[in-house]
Amino acid sequence: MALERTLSIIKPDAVAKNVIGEIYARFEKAGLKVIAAKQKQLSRAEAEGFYAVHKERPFFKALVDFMISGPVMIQVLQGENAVLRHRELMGATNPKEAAPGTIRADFADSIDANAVHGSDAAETAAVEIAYFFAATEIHSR
Ligand code: IDP
Repeated sequence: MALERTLSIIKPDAVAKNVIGEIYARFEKAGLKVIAAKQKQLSRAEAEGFYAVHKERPFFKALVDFMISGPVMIQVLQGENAVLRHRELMGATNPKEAAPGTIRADFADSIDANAVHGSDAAETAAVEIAYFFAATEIHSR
């Protein structure tokens, strides 16, 4: 088992629903530690840069508009197999396909407003963590 880090974002819809604490509780119960966190209103440029991999996709503008529609809660999670474990907690991208008991099944309304983001691989996680956090803001424990 590998001790990993992953980037988690609680998106504007879930922040607006006031479920940050409920989502954090799921991380903790699954053995994931919050080792860095900040609440932030993303600028358009920050959201576009974060999702640059999707810039040719038809949903790109809607995704960016949604991500800047209110503050997001951004955190680094650490734990055994953190990337996969976090993806399992999140559930499928489309909440209609998300397994019962996952974050997206419980808190997401649509594929556009789907409550959470999680890195999809350890390599992407390293890039995404560095996008939002300086090394001095991360408290490994
Ligand atoms: P993920 O968030 O489950 O990793 P990605 O494929 O990386 O899914 O897509 C990033 C985000 O873009 C999704 O979370 C979702 O908000 C949005 N998205 C992905 N596919 C669609 C789509 O077909 N229509 C609208 N939004 C989409």
